[in-house]
Amino acid sequence: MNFPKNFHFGSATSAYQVEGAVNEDGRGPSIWDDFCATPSNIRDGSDGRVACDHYHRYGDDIARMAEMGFNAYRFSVAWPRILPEGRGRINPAGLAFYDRLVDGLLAKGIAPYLTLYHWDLPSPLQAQGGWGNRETAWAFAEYAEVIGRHFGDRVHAYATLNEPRCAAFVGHYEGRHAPGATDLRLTLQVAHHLMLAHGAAVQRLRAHTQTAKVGIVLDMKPYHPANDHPLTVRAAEMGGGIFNRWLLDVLFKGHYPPDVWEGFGPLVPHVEAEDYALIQQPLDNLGINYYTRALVEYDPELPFPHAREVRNEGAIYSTMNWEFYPEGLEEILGWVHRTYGVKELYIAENGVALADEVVDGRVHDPLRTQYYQTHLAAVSRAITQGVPLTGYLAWSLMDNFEWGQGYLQRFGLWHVDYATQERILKDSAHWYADFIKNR
Ligand code: IFM
Repeated sequence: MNFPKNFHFGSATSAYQVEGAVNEDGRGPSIWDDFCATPSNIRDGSDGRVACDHYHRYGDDIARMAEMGFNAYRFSVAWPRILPEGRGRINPAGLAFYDRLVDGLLAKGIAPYLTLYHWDLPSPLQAQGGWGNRETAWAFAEYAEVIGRHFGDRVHAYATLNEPRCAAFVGHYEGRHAPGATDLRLTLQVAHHLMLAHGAAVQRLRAHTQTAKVGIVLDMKPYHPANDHPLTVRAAEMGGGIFNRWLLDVLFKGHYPPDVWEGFGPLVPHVEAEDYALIQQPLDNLGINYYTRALVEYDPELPFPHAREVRNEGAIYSTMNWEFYPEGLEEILGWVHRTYGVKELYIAENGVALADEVVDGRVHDPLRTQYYQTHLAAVSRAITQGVPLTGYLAWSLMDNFEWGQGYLQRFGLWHVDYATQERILKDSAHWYADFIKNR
């Protein structure tokens, strides 16, 4: 495989999924604490109160990452640890935790990739309308200012938002994530406010950094028609238009894609004249989260884009019901590079949930190793074709709280026994460590 010398290899997590310690050191509540308080919102009725206890075990976790040969680690900062009310009062103990984490990583030669927002909006801001309220974008910029001023260039890369598409659509249209709304008009307004928040935060981060890279992380998947009927082809084009182009276009071209805008009809967001310029900030990099593709058929019963996902019989599926489709990663990388001309790309998440079992203290997960091998090969091919890739971060470092699925999905390189918090390196983790070391 072909990877440049200084390429970053590591893994990723997010605050609410791994930290636990939700009531410690002055952290305020977030929409995920609130969402989990209704047990039926989460498949196993669980929550992130303890999760992987990374808040206390981060030191050992960093040591284990270093043993695996990682030179990068992506984590997110919990906004309610820093600003418990969402705005205003800063909580020094919150900053101190991330100081310990960042300094611990740097001491081991592991580049910190810091994400500002991985879905844990402070509850007091939700009480004022959450992301449906334009003010939340300015609150986010203030938070970005606090983080940028404090961490500056100690961090290798900042991402403003993780998967704003998911925060908007899954949280406000599908209702499967916090805050659990089901309103498409609200969803599109939320997505627009997230974009404003991103643009304003980039400006604030720039004011305090010189070498640190500033960007955003988006989830993407190719949409493929399951047959060649023109209506199916169009459904796939529009499905991908919503999933991929809606935010990429506004971020990098300064407008929403006209075909999808037309498809949404009267539901399109309210946009102020100056918004597009604020959103279209020059970025140093773009993180891509890739898991699978969508294979779709036209279904007139469904609302726009009339796309129903169907199964690819014979393919391998994860326990999330996501198809193994490594070719899609190469496709997405090439397409983003050709269409948007981003300076640098990196894989901010890639991985697979499987039904792992511990047998005699080991986890044999050959399918996960196969997933990583084939996806790393796709990244390598993209590099050979000239895509400017700088890193690969596996999702996830360890099994963790998988949002609406609770602890039922295991995405980790490390198995976590939630009763004892024991971490076991799965066979795929040993493979990944050897792969990194043998390069
Ligand atoms: O666990 C999530 C993560 O928080 C965001 N990207 C997708 C992962 C798997 O669902």
